[in-house]
Amino acid sequence: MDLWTSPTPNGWKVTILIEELREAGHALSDLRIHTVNLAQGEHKTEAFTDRNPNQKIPVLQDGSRSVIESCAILQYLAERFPSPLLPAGEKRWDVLPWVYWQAANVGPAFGNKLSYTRYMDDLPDSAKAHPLERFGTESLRLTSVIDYQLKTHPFMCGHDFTIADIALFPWIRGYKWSKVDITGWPRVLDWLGRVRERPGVERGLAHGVPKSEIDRWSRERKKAYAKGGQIIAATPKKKNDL
Ligand SMILES: N[C@@H](CCC(=O)N[C@@H](CS)C(=O)NCC(=O)O)C(=O)O
Repeated sequence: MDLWTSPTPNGWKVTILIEELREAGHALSDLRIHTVNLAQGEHKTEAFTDRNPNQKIPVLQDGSRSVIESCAILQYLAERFPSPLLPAGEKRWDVLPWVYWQAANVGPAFGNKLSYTRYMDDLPDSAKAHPLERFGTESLRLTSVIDYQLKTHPFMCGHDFTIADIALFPWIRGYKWSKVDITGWPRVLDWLGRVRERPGVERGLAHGVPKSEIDRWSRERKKAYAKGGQIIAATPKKKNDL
């Protein structure tokens, strides 16, 4: 198997799952991980576009099967390598709707809030005010939904840590970078801590990141992230070169 990915929230979902599957006893010894440099446009090459016409990481190739979309990759790997991360049979419906919910709601809202907060430097403040308000408000509403789930159990879908927690964690943990103030939801902060302390999560987050900077970025890396984000964030000035 081959995985093309980058150290970004959607990329970390998959590297976290890989390390959690290893914790669950699956060696995944034939897996090769390739880091894609987004700032240099490696996801726009012909070879990458053949793998994913959507020109975004992550992409998984398993034999002749190519799987795009981080949450589809989570489901694919979790089904192929069974573990409590995705229960079997009827019980999987406790988890899968929340994985779809992350992909359809949390990723877009937090991702857009992040883009307008940090990356869209060539837009005037007046053009950013509405999207900042809209995606900021929606991100907070979504955080309150996570809080509701956590009222009755320690993880998103129950007492077990699952791929729904994996899908959500990389986006929610970046709340300071995206300036979504989730500190009014202590249960969500506790959940972040519970997820972060898992060894598989630690190793998954370390993919493409110096170990000393998993949670605390150096000024240089912050700058490099901001620059990379400006390059990939779609603004009206950037052409669509598909
Ligand atoms: N819905 C997609 C989103 C993937 C995505 O947005 N990937 C980002 C990195 S987190 C990317 O490749 N961006 C490059 C670009 O937009 O040019 C998924 O979940 O896989």
